[in-house]
Amino acid sequence: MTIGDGAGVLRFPDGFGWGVATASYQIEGGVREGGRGESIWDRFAHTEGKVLGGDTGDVACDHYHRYREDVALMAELGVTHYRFSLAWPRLQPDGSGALDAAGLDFYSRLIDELLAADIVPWVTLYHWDLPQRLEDAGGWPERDTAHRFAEYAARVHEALADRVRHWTTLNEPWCAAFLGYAEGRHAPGRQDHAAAFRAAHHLLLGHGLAVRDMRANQRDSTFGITLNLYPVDPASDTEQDRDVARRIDGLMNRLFLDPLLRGGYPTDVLGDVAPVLDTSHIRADDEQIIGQPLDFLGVNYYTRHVVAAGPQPKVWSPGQPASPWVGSSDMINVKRGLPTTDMGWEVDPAGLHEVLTRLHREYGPIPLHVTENGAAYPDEPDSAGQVRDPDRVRYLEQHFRIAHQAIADGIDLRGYFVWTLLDNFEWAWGYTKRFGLVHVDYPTQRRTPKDSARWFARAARNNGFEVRERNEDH
Ligand code: IFM
Repeated sequence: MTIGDGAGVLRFPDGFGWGVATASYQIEGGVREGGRGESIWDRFAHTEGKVLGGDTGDVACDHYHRYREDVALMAELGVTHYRFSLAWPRLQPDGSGALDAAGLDFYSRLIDELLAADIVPWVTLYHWDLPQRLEDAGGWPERDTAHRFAEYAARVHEALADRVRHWTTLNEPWCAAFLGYAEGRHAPGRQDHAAAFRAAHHLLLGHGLAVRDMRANQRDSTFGITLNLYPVDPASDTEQDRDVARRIDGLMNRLFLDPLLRGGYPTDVLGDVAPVLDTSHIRADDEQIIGQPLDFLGVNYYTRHVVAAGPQPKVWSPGQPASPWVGSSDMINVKRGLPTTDMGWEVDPAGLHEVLTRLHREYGPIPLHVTENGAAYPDEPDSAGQVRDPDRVRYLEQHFRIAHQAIADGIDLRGYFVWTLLDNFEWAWGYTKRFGLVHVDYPTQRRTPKDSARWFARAARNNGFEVRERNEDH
């Protein structure tokens, strides 16, 4: 295995995955094609005031009709792995029963196209587009949704595992539970802390049941989950700041990592919530089901949180809209004056090293893949039609350098998916945030690779890249 290749060149191990990631509702469009049912994001985006500018995913990047062009684009960019999600309501319009033939046919054609282009398909079963019918029945706060998810997963796996080897159950269950059911910033837009905790548990339970059932029909598959993880640091060494950091780390990281990889929920987090939330929905065998052995862990990394105790005491209870995490009234999310992306997120590549190191030390050994990393910047074509995005090129260089360093440190990091292939629907932000390696002009659907796409293509083809400056960022 070669890591370095002379001065200034960082070479990755043979077989390292140079990937891009997308998600169904963010790119597909075609919401009424085939037998697709309504998802919670269709309902939410069509509710006035929920998404900036009234944007919806109705058309998005029209990938449903342009998938061949998009796969050809990936091939041009030297992409070796493509992480995409399946729209549950496209496959099970009502969230249960036989798979819809047209929906299955779409994903089948996409997979064939990828394989023909020598791109490894990396499937995510759930990236937030729950069938609305299941939300009408109570959504993720209800235990039955976990069983519905496992049934969906098993049916899809049965249908596609002959050509898809890598299966991710959930994308960022923290967001699905807390942004969707407590903060209400994401679909289904509820503001109920008790519901959010139940949702988090049933997402995890659905994951465990799905892995168990899919593995029973193994066929050479690998199974994992993708989490959004952050270093959470106290702003000072005071007891109050350290306690806030412990609590936020507990809610954002350990609430998911511990049951998945250590066999049970963190007792301090359960201790935090028990006085205000009923935890009787967690049944005796659930943690054992959630802790199914995993073949890989997907890490989505964007930034770090530095937190301090705020002026208000910690008070949060069912039905109260204030957030019990970053942004709650009893804590302050401290900004350090680092450069930020268009999302306002501080650029902190070293945080990626900390996350990977922590996983390796505290939760390993487990193969890791960065399943998302990337940055939004307000890119537009110049007068020559070129999209210059030096900030994103620099961002990618910095983060890929960290990945390289992590591998050199002995961390089992096997691949890296850039978020994202195309500018797309950025949830409550609509189309105002551009994360793509490829610019999309939405009225014409014209795709224009940005400079960052060319940077990525060179790096993927060379399985490494030359660093322009050394030692300045970490
Ligand atoms: O666009 C999202 C993606 O759907 C999930 N992870 C974070 C990305 C950027 O916000």
